[in-house]
Amino acid sequence: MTIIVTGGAGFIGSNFIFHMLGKYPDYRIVCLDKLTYAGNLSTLAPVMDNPNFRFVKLDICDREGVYGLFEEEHPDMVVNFAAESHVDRSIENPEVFLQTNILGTQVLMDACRKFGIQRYHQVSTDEVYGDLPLDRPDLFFTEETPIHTSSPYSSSKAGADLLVLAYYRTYGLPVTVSRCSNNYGPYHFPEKLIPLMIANALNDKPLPVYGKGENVRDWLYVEDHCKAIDLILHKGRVGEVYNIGGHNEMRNIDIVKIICKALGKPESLITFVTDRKGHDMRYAIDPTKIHNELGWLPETKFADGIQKTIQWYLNNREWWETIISGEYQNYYEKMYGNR
Ligand code: NAD
Ligand code: TDX
Repeated sequence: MTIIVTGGAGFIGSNFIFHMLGKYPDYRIVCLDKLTYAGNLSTLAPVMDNPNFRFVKLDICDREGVYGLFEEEHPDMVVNFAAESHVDRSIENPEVFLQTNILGTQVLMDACRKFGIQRYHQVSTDEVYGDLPLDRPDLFFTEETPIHTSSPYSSSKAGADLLVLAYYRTYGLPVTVSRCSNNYGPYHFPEKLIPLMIANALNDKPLPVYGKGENVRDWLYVEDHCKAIDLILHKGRVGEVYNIGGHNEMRNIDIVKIICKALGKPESLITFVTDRKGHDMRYAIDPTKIHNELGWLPETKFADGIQKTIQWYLNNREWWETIISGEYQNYYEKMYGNR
């Protein structure tokens, strides 16, 4: 079994590669990654010497390069994590989101059609469903919830989802799609809420909470997401969409307070800043389908997962300090300097 994992030098893709190499010692994993600002080769250091692993620096939009890799590797499956993934960046510059997230997905699927494939899996997001009101805690996203996006990021992910499902219907490409809620855990890039707050708190810097901090996200430990994708690849039905989430809704402000407490930092570091444009209020996944069909359930409770995550950032300071000391400083100044 050879699996091409795109975007494997990023947060979830790298965790997925560790999971798969650990669980299936006879699988070959080929990581294809462009190494954008979000990709880190050092993240993959623990598996670089594994004979079942290969890293290839490549853009998923590079049709010739992608076809060349398929010709060499003849993959049985492709799992597409590669994406521009940060909502705030999509608001600043949507174009690269459309290129990578939609056109890159098309190139991968064309390669699958040309060379043949057992499964193409698209890693999508709950953001394609838009948001839910805070005063309707009875509402959840199911796979039947209409697509109704808010940001250029979520729109590009939705565009890709529709294209993937169209390739199933039109060409019979054996696809699956998963739509997961917010992940957290090791190797999360420090532009995202949880690692940003941990890094800032450790440096005694202000903790910039958008708006009133009342927005709700449905948090899932990254390993649980990886296990769900593993199950979908092996047991999921082609042409189907599976929602992934663990009924773990939290307000942003409460997460930031938990981080302050765990690190022994004062809540006075919390600074309310100008809200994100078009900011989604609440995400909440109904995971009934993946539970009933595939037996998936999240294993890590938030109280444990957040402590493990904070400990990981304490133990791996070099990983994130290297990131935030580089180009990230310009990004931070641009996004937060005058906010
Ligand atoms: P990330 O930003 O940490 O990593 C993205 C990776 O993709 C990086 O390694 C980057 O170098 C690579 N990449 C970007 N453009 C590329 C291109 N053109 N060609 C090849 N590689 C490219 O993202 P993440 O948080 O790990 O998210 C992975 C996937 O999961 C994305 O598709 C995202 O939409 C989806 N998702 C993320 C979350 C979350 O909470 N982080 C939740 C649900 C779904
Ligand atoms: O500095 C911040 N302050 C703040 O209040 C940042 C970076 C975020 N926030 C808020 C915005 C959101 O309500 O925290 C919440 C989480 O923000 P992000 O970490 O940027 O995640 P989100 O926008 O929810 O999107 C994430 O989950 C779905 C991932 O980045 C997406 O790739 C995934 O599809």
